[in-house]
Amino acid sequence: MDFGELYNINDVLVSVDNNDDYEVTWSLDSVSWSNLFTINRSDGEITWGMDTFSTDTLHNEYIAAIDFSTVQARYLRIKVTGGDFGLSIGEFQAFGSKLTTSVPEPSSLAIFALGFIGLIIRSVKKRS
Ligand SMILES: [Ca+2]
Ligand SMILES: [Ca+2]
Repeated sequence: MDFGELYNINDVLVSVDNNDDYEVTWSLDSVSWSNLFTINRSDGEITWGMDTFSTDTLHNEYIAAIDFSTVQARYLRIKVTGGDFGLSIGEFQAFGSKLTTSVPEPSSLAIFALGFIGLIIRSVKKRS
């Protein structure tokens, strides 16, 4: 998944076939990847079919074994690392917030500075 820009990724909900192992990795540049969490086939609570996993402590599918600390990432990737290779991913949701990198434009900075100077002048006049 390419989110197009950087996000703080807080939580993930994923639904996968219960008898395979999956690794979810994250990246800033799609070149170097780091482990976010690994789902082992023993992690779920069902015996056959699709199992849903969440890293949100408030979710009823929460699994502490896959919980992770917030990462800043643009890309997430899920891949299979073991199992019977009869594979299925039913759902993948990522939760987070966009990193705000907005820088004030020079013109609005100038307006802000003028307004600030105006306030100083007014307060000086009041005193005198
Ligand atoms: Ca589950
Ligand atoms: Ca399978």
